[in-house]
Amino acid sequence: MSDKKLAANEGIKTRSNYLRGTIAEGLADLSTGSLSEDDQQLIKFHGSYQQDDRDLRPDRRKHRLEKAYSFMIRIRVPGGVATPHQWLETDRIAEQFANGTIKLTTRQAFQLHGIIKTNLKRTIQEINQTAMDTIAACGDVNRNVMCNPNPHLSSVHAEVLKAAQEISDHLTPQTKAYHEIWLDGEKLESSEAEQEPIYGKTYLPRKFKITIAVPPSNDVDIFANCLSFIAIVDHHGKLVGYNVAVGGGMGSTHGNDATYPRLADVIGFCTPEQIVDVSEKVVLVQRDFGDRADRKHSRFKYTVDDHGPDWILAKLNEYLGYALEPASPYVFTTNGDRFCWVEDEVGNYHYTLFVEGGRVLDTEAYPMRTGLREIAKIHDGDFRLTANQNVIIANVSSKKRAEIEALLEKYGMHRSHERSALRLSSIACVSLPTCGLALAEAERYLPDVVEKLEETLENVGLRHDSITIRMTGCPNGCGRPFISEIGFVGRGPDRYNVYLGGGHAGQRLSKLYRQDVDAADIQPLLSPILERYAKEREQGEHFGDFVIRAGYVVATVQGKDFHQNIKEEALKN
Ligand code: SRM
Ligand code: SF4
Repeated sequence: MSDKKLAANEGIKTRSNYLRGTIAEGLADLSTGSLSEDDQQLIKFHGSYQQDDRDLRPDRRKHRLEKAYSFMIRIRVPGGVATPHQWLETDRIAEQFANGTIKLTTRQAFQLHGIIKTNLKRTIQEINQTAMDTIAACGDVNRNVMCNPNPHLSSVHAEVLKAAQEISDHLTPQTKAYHEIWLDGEKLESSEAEQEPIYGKTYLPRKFKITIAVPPSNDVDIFANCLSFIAIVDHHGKLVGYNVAVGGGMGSTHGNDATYPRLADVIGFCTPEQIVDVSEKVVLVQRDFGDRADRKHSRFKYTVDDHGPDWILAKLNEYLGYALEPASPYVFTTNGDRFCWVEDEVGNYHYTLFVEGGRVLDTEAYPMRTGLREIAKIHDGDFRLTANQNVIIANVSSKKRAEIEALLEKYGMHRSHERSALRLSSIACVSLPTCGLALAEAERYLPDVVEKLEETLENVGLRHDSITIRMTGCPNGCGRPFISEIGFVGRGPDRYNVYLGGGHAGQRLSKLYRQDVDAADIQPLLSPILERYAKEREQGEHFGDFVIRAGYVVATVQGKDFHQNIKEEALKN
């Protein structure tokens, strides 16, 4: 046991009586739109963040008003599957209580922004009435479990989705606090009756993320997750088990070399029957050995690096009481989505719609939110949220396809796949104005950057070539920019670090190419590289591979050498 002083959040969790804190009292206090500092930490476990509109800060300050506080709610959608009814209700709730938009997140969840404190309880209640919930969407627990949302690709996907949902259920916190506070559930007489068998009183040292992928698609970016499973399918199309990968993560802090993005290591193989058990035991290893003193060092990736993947495997085998088998071969070819219509083996259709920045909203020119609502009203299949912030209108019967096609056309969505392959391969995190950690724009700015680069792409004939491009407003990496072929990471207003060389299938970290680039200089910086790529690329060579071969950056082998370029740059200047 370490004798280092525990992080403040550990005390908050311990004192919280299984995540109750004084949230209920804080909600009743009408003198402020905010909650107490401790409750702001605890409310994350319930799926909400206190935020304020950062665009309004200067004006509020000038008029000596408290910040324009509101809450973001994250709705868990295990495996990204939502029914038409759930879509319609999310849409209604977004209009009635939030800012009239729905954010599709990089972890296949819904986010609603701008909910004021007095509406928070009712909003969470109404979300629960749709058979969705928000517990453990955030906080130091296992988060929304992701899996490939590809209903068209065989029955293996159905099995994988079931596994994702089982893991999610198994690792959901058991505290009754959620029901008490939000759903007017009966209050427990004594906290001794409370049980949190997996997590214990202090939950995990930090957030924990799990995903499952079915090769060759890595659209859930398994290497960025704490724990991942790679489905292994035999030549009869039967799921035989999963490779187990541990220790991925993106978050880092500018100027702090002890923090870095890291790719997960594949450490073994388990059978389909073992997947929930393996998930639980990996969580227990992190619960028992993760760093609870320094929250910047408490993600599972640092536990894996501190002890080494072999030690983690040995500890996991000990917790399991049996040993993982050796990993099986697998190949990933892409981490992108496949757009437009596809037909599956049983004659159902699936339409993947590009949603720029994951933001479902209406504009005069493009009433996408209304269009999706109208589709949800008649759709008898489901919706699948992708980890690339898009949505699949899935399991459309041949009977309904014409009707849905007509609606796609009516609302201008039928040509979403005709955008440049660069745009279709883009991800932007939320960033400003709601994210309290943002240093620069992302969701509101990436479309402009792409537009400028599209001019170059058109000129050099790269319009249809997929290059993954991702922007985040800070180095926490919510849009996974450190594994894209082009990545922008906010440093300050209108300034970005530019990363190049990530693997096209999310299998390799990128490397810092230029630090602190003015937004206006992005196109002049990247256009010559794209032009050269168009001329000099080899057959089938992806942009991320080309920039390494051409010497723009050196491939990053693992997270620890991630800051090397920054140091080299600093020495040069
Ligand atoms: Fe994230 C914190 C948004 C996926 C790494 N993330 C935040 C917060 C809650 C800001 C905060 O703590 O105050 C952001 C809320 C912004 C807002 O206004 O809504 C936020 N993260 C998001 C979303 C919505 C981005 C998006 O545009 O889609 C994604 C929600 C996912 C979900 O449904 O659960 C989101 N965040 C990610 C991912 C990608 C992933 O999981 O595949 C990562 C990188 C992977 C990883 O975890 O390493 C990620 N978010 C972080 C971090 C860095 C953690 C770390 O290891 O240091 C933070 C900051 C923190 O936790 O202290 C953070
Ligand atoms: Fe906010 Fe940074 Fe995450 Fe973007 S990457 S949503 S700016 S925490």
